[in-house]
Amino acid sequence: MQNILVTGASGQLGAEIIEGLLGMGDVSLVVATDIKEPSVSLEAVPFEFLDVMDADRMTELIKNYKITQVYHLAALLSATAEKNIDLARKLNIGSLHHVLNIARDLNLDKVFWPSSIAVFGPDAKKDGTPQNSPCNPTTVYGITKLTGEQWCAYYHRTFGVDVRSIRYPGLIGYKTLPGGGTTDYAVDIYHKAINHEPFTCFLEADSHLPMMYMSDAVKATLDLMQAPADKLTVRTSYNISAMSFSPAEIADSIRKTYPDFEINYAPDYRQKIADSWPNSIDDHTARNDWDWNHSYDLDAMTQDMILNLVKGKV
Ligand code: AKB
Repeated sequence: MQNILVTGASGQLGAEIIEGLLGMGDVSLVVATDIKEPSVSLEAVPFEFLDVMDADRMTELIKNYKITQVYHLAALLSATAEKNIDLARKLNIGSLHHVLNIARDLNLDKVFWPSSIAVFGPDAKKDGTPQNSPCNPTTVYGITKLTGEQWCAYYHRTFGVDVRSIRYPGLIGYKTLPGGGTTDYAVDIYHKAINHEPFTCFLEADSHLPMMYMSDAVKATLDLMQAPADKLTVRTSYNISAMSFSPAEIADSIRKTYPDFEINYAPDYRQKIADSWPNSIDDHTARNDWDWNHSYDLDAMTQDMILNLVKGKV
């Protein structure tokens, strides 16, 4: 049975991963940690304040709760990282070092650490970016994620730490709002649509990015963590993919339910970040190694987002 500690539990992915973990047969305890209180209720899960840059406190919690696995989700996302270089480096890389050192020293079973499609830069293949495309990111966030991937591979190779990772695309869910990412518009747009308000997008109409519905992202994460270690050929981070769309295309999908929905465009500094990333991702290595498969395309996601957001309003 596993005792799992989740960092960044109050973020966009945290509550969703915790819910997924609680549904697993071999999980006896999940401990949620963050520097801020969770925005959604994390029923029956202990919550502890943890600044992930504090290695001593992290060690203490891991020892006290007899933790066997860590899902280290705390991070600054791309837009915020660009404005806070030092904090991004300390938080995104420094805290990963603490987790990897603790995993090695306390012999933890497994660690999960999220990477991102942001590891790719302008010289990667734009469409269907392969697993091993050149990774020369031009963003602060991308640099931290690429560095982190290399540290994960090093700790696995050198110390046998079983750390696993996914390069998430933009994640879209209805339970929590994202914060500080370049793909956040694709969540915000649904909130405007259900309130019958126009949406002003900070990216251009035809800016395509890889995206994924939250339930697919949770499934991918739990499936990767359950996969037999000897099936995993990638110890940096796996490409995974579900859909790719532009702001104009998501607006069209929303208009199938709200025909009068209006979108305007006011691109800002985040356009440059988006321009440096792939349009779409090739993920056949993940599909071959651990049978990864997605369920939601753009229209299926739009229907589910609208249904749940409207339900939450009444
Ligand atoms: C961001 O926009 O920063 C993130 C990501 C793609 O990793 N959603």
